Amino acid sequence: MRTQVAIIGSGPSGLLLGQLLADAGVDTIILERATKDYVLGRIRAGVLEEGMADMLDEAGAGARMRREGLPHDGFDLTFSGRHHRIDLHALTGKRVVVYGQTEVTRDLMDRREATGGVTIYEAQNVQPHDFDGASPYVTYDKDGVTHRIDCDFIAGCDGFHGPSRKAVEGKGLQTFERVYPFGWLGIVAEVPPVSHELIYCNHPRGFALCSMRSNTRSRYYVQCALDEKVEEWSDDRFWDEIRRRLPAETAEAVTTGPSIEKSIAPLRSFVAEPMRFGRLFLVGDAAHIVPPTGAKGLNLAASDVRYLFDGLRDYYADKSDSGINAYSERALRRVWKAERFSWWMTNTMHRFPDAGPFGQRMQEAELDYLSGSIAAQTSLAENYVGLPY
Ligand code: FAS
Ligand code: PHB
Repeated sequence: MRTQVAIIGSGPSGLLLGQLLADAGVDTIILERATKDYVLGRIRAGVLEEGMADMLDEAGAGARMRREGLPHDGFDLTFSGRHHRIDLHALTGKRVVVYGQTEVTRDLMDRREATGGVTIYEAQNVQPHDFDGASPYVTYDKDGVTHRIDCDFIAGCDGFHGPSRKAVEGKGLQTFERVYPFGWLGIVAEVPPVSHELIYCNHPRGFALCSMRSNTRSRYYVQCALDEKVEEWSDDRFWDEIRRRLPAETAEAVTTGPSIEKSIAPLRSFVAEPMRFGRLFLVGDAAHIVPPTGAKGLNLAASDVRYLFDGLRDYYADKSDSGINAYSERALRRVWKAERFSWWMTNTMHRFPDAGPFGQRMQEAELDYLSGSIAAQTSLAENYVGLPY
């Protein structure tokens, strides 16, 4: 088989890149390790920056998001028993759209199928080859046969644990990492959200987040220790804990119900540099991870795709390689600023075991300053809605 761009991974990065390229007349094949249902079964991000929402429109996959997504003009911070609303729209003129990553993935998969895009699911042992030269190729196993796909470029959209970054270890790859001493225990429940906007809570018992997927489906998180087991958290225990971390009037207003999904995710900050190795490009979680506190993970995948798509489109349309040559540097500049914001928001909102009384007071002073400073709120808001591409 042959294609112009072989894409490893059918998550948001791979699907969005594949659709933009297909619409620009560039042939792609997506190789996905899992089944379509498994990919759609993963519950992940929930907040889209305007840049991501606009790219879904550009890819012809934004109609349902515009219809069912919830535009949000702001969110609440709670700390020291206080509420403070960050008015994103008043401070930046922008807003975010609350729309689950599962739905983003579904819309992109539907669009790919409707436009005849090829995705090979359950492709095992996917490996990129010869990307240092002009004739890269990818191999994979399926139904007991090893297949080869020759291509011009390989897009490694295979997430944090995929083969693309592994394939460039020892080839000048440099990594930067911070692993946080806690995780997030999250649930999804078919109950109305406690508020029409998100609530980020700093509490002595730990961080909590009240989010949603729709006006009838809620998404909640509590900070938990890394050695916690999800099976030790009954629904009742979860609801009791999150209500203990909310201001009293908010806790009273929480509608509880049976969880339909419950899981614990570790938190890390991670960046791999550079994001290009010859004709192999690292995209999205394959290149970087942020703690979800700043809602940047999915949105960083979108800006990577923007830069790589623009470069590949120019390569095929104008035989210009300036865009692909600039990809890594351009992507990393935005990645590092989002890493900083996500790290700052995580440090400001979570309980750190080794913070001590001084560290606690620093958090309280940070939040007290933030609540009284338009300049500080504007800085938070412009990062949260997404810095320019
Ligand atoms: P993905 O990981 O989504 O997709 C990679 C794809 O590659 C997957 O389909 C995988 O099956 C496939 N793949 C992997 N190995 C392969 C192989 N060997 N061969 C072929 N295919 C392979 N972000 C937020 O903004 N907010 C959140 O609340 C949030 N919560 C998260 C919770 C969890 C548990 C995780 C893991 C991530 C969370 N994220 C969150 C970040 C997440 O949304 C990512 O940023 C987003 O999925 C990035 O998309 P991709 O780069 O496409 O990577
Ligand atoms: C979510 O709804 O899953 C969500 C929202 C905002 C975040 C993290 C997760 O910062």
